[in-house]
Amino acid sequence: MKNKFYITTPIYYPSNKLHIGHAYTTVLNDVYARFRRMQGYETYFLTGADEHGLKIEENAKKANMTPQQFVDKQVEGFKKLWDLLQITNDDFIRTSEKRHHETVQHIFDNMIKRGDVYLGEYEGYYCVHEESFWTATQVGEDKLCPECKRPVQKASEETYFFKTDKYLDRLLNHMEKHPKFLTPISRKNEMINTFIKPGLEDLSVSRTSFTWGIPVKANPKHVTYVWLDALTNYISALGYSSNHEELFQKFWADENSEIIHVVGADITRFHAIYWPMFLMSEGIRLPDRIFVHGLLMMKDSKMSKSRGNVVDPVPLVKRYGVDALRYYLVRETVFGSDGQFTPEQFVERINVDLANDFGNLLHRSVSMINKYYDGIVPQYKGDITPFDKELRELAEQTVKDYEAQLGDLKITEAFISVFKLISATNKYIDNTEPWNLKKNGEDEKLASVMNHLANALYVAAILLQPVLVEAPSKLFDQLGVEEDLRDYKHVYKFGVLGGQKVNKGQPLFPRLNVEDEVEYIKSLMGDN
Ligand code: ME8
Repeated sequence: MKNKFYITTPIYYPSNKLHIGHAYTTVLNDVYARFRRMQGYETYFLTGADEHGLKIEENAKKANMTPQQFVDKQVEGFKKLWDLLQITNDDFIRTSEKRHHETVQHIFDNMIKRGDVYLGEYEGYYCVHEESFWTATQVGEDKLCPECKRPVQKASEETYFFKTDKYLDRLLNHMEKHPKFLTPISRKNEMINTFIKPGLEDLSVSRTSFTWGIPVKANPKHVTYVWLDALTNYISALGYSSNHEELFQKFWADENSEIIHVVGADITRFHAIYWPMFLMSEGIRLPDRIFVHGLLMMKDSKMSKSRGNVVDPVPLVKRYGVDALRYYLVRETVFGSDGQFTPEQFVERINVDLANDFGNLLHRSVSMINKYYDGIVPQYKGDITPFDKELRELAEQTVKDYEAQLGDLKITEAFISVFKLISATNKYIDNTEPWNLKKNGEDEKLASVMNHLANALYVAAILLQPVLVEAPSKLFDQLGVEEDLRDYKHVYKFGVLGGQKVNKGQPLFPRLNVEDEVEYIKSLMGDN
């Protein structure tokens, strides 16, 4: 079992503002990082910005700025968004930083020395938007980028090529031997069938037609191809090849560290094929997992700024709170599958799961404990009513399922498990009918029901902490949970609550008016 965790998001292009799709990846990574830290593991969580390339150079020119000024401004916006979403990244790597340049130059030099790259002539087509080269067959007669369908530019220039055939067999072997290396499994099949089987060409890894990039030391008229540059962030941020390799040794070189790259389906090829080859060339071990998540769509097409169909996460957080958006992102779309953002489903998720099932359960429980026991949670005395055992066992099982699921990046499934416990706790009230127990003077049973309710809610709230960053502590305040009992280690033993003084508080999630809110969210959609 690994005992350290290194998890990364893609580093996003600062060419535009970030949208809900970027927030999706980053929030899900944050949930995983918070989960591992909560369990007590050393965890390093990285995100950042991919700042070089022709597209940035062009956008900066349009904005009348130098590329550095342009990316500095954009990155400010990134960081504000991550603060708003309470993202707990340990570092933020920018590819324009010196520390990153040095690592990239070191790697490129080594590739030249080892004979893994060679100087040649590139003839083909370049898509500025995707920062990708394509062959004549790939762009077809219309000369459109096969990925984004924009016109491509004919490119013919001197370039360094990376020898892919040198490492291909090793890569295929590695994929075969490590079934978790690239998941979901459908992504692995897609890589093999679409890119590897038809014949993988050598990859052009330098450019001479623009300057906003990292110069190749041995031949400075070349700048490093943005993808070789960008992928290297995962180790430059850990100090690889610098005088301070401590983080690299701890979170990468050490086999006890689990290295996880989370990426969207649009960039699988670079992470699953070329990045492992670059690492092999450098003699560094491969990541343990490349987890490919699906894309959030709108109006049946990929969300993108240029199509004018993006959702800005900022107003959603401002109006509904950070927990509502984080929960929606985690829960609505199964991590790994494609999803669709609709205002109706957004509002419904908050109303049904958060306001009704979760928030209202707390409200009912606190009211009953107030009414029947003067606000003091009765002591745990084992299972008394016929329904107690079932609820306790479910709570215990939920902890096990949750850990197994979250640990395996089945993030959505893990929170579905927690909400099953919440639904069962609501049902437990219906089954035990506390008001009748009171009426009939069955005090022992009533006390047990109040205790089981408080304890089931407590377990749910502990488990929800990686996704809900505000509500659990409000819940603990209302249930009177002491500070030391808020620690994750107490979740394994059912029945830790008893004797606390509950405090009536505000609803955790006020119910939303569906019509008004759908209209509001619709007004945010489109080109903003
Ligand atoms: O590709 N749904 O940066 P990028 C879900 N710089 N996720 C989405 C999404 C959507 N509609 N749109 C974007 C790059 N994403 C490179 C990465 S890494 C070494 C270099 C997320 O700004 C998703 O994770 O275009 C996707 O892979 C990433 O943002 C692409 O961000």
